[in-house]
Amino acid sequence: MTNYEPRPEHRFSFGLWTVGNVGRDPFGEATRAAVDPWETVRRLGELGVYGVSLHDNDLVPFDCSPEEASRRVSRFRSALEESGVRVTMATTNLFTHPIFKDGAFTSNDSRVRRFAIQKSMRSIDLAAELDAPVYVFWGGREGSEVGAAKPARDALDRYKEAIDFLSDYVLDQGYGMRFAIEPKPNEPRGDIFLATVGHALAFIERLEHPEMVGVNPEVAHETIAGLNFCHAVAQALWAGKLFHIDLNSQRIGRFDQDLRFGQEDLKEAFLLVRLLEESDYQGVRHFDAHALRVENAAGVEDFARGCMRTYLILAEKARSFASDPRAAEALAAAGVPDLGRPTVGAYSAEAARALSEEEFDVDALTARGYANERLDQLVVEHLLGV
Ligand SMILES: [Mn+2]
Repeated sequence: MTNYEPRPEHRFSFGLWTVGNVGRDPFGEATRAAVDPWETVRRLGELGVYGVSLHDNDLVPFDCSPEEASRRVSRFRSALEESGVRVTMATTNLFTHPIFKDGAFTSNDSRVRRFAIQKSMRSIDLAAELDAPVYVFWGGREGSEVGAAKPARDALDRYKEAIDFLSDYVLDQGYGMRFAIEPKPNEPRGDIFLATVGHALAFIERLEHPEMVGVNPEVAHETIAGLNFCHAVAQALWAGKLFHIDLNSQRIGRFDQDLRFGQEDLKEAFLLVRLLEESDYQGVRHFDAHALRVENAAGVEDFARGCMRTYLILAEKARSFASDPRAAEALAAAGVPDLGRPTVGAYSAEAARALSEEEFDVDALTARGYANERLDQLVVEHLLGV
């Protein structure tokens, strides 16, 4: 690969809301014109994108009549067929409408909770109609600013109840989709339930159909929490739960920036691409990011191309790193291959006896270095092309 041109086989996808982002922020109005979903799909197809994702209301506005809704869906389907782009993920907007101001599945009003589940059922029907293989739950309003108003254990019961009900709904309808929970620690709520990938993985184990539910980690969301995103993704892979991924970029200690992939964190982006490319992850490389507010339509295209181009460059960097003998040597000096080997193996009385009799040269083991400086410098120089 030399030109880094995205092609469908690279399995890149974008949300309608990402390339369709109009540049609105809490302090300022839109800086770009809205683009129709079918027009977005056509442009994504031209860019070599494999898939598109959507919230129900990205395609069918909240107050849409049934006739208008079916007209919009069929127009969208035509654009998918003409462009070759497929729907790779769908989700419910349970955060924009003010009815969800106190939460959706965890609102303190059971009527709002029932409405949220009904809205999700309809959105899941739409996702099934569009053949979306993954359905994401991002609970942006599932949280609180006032701790006394929202007992977390009750809220988690209601959250589980909703996901369990919808899992059975999917099974009952014979839909083949899987669910993926997207964690975020805060924004828009002061504190959001299922704050990190770790919270979500633990929650999934308590569900009635844990096999149907995985995670959708997002670079920005774990970074807002000050956490190591590669560790989060690695643990999701380790648990067999990486069903989808949201790629973007983020500076720590800021509002949710959703920057172009690789914009702020090249080395972490490299390590992430390396992790994904060397794993058995089969899902799409999905960008949940948007162009900077200062950009116009041409800038949006630069943004989308940039996300994919950076990914492809880093994937090539990962391959060349893997085949570089100096890298192999530096990894060995750091003890990396050793970590891949078992420590004591399975327990047996014999193994325990052998271990209890083993002698260690504590001084020598304490004195050894792990050559991390050398390895990291090599990574930096590899990225810099030196
Ligand atoms: Mn996201």
